[in-house]
Order: sequence, then C-alpha cells, then structure tokens
Amino acid sequence: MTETNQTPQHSLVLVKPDGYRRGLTGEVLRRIEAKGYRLVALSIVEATQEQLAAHYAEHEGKPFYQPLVDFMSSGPLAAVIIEGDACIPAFRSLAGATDPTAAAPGTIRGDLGRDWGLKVQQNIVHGSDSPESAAREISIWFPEHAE
Ligand code: DAT
Ligand code: MG
Repeated sequence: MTETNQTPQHSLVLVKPDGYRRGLTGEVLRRIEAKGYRLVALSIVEATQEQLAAHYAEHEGKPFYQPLVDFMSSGPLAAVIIEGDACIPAFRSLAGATDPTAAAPGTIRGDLGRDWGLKVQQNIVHGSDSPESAAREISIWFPEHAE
C-alpha cells in the first residue's frame, strides 16, 4: 500500500472584504472544493485591529500597510481553513498573482479581480504562503484550531 502523510496540510484562506461584499465567497469556496480540497472551518467575521496587526506584521512600515489594514477593516470577511496535501501552494496557484492586472485568467484574482486605482490592491483572497505562515495565521483566526 502507498504510504500517505499522517497529517494533511492546512492553509488559512481569507475572502477579503471586497470579495465578501461582491458576493464572491461562494465562488471562491466552490473553486477550492472543485479542486478537491476540504473546508474544515469557516467563519464570517469583522477583523479586529489586533488580528490584522498580527496577520500582516511582515508588511508593517510598507507604504500600503495602513491602506491594507483599513481595507481589511472595511467590512466582514470570510475566514476559512482548508485541508489536503499541498493545499498551501495549490491555493496560491488558484489565487493567482498579487496584482490582479497581472494575475492569469483562470485564477481567482485574474478572473474576478481588477485594479481600482487605490493605494492597496483589493484582490479578493488571502492564502498562507508556507506551513509556518499557515500555523501562525490559523492561530490568529481560529485559536481553537491552533496546531
Ligand atoms: P499576497 O496576498 O499575494 O501574499 P503580499 O503578502 O505581498 O501578497 O501582500 C499582502 C496584500 O497587500 C496583497 O494581497 C495586496 C497588498 N499589496 C501587496 N503589495 C502591494 C503593492 N505593491 N501595492 C499595493 N498593494 C499591495
Ligand atoms: Mg502574503
């Protein structure tokens, strides 16, 4: 029998306030499930300043940091834990490039996003970029699921 990993990979996905406001949460979740990943936690929340400071600590001091925090505070978002082998790079691939203008057609950002001429790109989704980020971000948004 083929050996499988004992612990499936998890990634933290956010449908950002632009995606939630535009009614794209279901479309994002549909793409994740159609790809073959499982949703293991889902929550519609208004992010606290503490959550956003922790989530985006790596960007503090950059010119788009405050616009990013303000945007992420502009309304509800959907926080999701997804599960399955290689789901971290696979979701980054589904999401597409950070800049929605450059994001390839077929990706979430390429199909559903655009540049609105603002100080921060509103690009519909966030996805963890490494196992370390995923563990850190899951503890921010779902402390009850911390690994
Ligand atoms: P990603 O979300 O693709 O991991 P990131 O972590 O580098 O990208 O940046 C976080 C978010 O900040 C990103 O989704 C959109 C915004 N952003 C990043 N770089 C930007 C820039 N140069 N100008 C405007 N917004 C930017
Ligand atoms: Mg990032």
